[in-house]
Amino acid sequence: MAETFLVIGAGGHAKVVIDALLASGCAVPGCYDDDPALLGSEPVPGVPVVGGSSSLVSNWRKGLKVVIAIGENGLRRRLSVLWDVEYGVALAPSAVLGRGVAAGPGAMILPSATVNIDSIIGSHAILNTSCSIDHDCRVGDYAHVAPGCALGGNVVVGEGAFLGIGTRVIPGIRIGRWSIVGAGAVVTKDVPDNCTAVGVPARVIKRREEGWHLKMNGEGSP
Ligand code: JB2
Repeated sequence: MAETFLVIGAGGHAKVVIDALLASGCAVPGCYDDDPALLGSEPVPGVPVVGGSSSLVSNWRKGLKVVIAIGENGLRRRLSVLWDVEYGVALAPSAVLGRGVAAGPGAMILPSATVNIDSIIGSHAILNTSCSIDHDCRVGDYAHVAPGCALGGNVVVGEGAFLGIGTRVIPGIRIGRWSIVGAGAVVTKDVPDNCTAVGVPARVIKRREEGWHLKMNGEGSP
């Protein structure tokens, strides 16, 4: 049975997620954005912004699914723990999932993403357009694999990590928690937690303190 989704966010990422949900036959009666200037606008025709986060909570009832369609990983994490609602998986109909693939609540698997056998996708993770995830990978909660990325088998993407557009990762590599890999990088060695790595082959150019993503979202120390 087709599900009904309440979508948080009304920006570019929300448009893509709403489009995928509608294409897969789900109903999207409205989306929720904290920018009051967006109230009543329709990021996707027929799907209005009906309120902010507070109205989401009052409009949610058991049986409805929620997805946080905001690209920034730390913000998605912060919002995901605020509300006692049921998160659903937004799955584009053109995505290809192998046997044994599982995705946690709030995950977004977007057009033409391919996930091969026995890979596990975390809660609120984004597998963006046309990325490919080979067998036995682990993509952590709140991670974002941007459009056109390619991950070999047995790759681990840590919680909250961001792989920029077109990143390629050879098999068996671990990308650390809350690390960032610049667009087009080729990752041939493990990337530690809380780092930025760029280039071909990818090299670490920046190290951040543990919990940097919490401070960025006004949450103080970890
Ligand atoms: O706390 C919040 C909140 N903070 C920002 N609660 C709610 N309900 N909404 C919030 N927002 C809203 O998220 C902003 O008001 C804004 O409308 C939206 C973010 O939209 P934006 O277009 O700036 O970013 P995005 O996350 O939708 O898309 C980015 O990430 C994608 C993965 C862009 O970079 C896209 O190009 C990219 N594809």
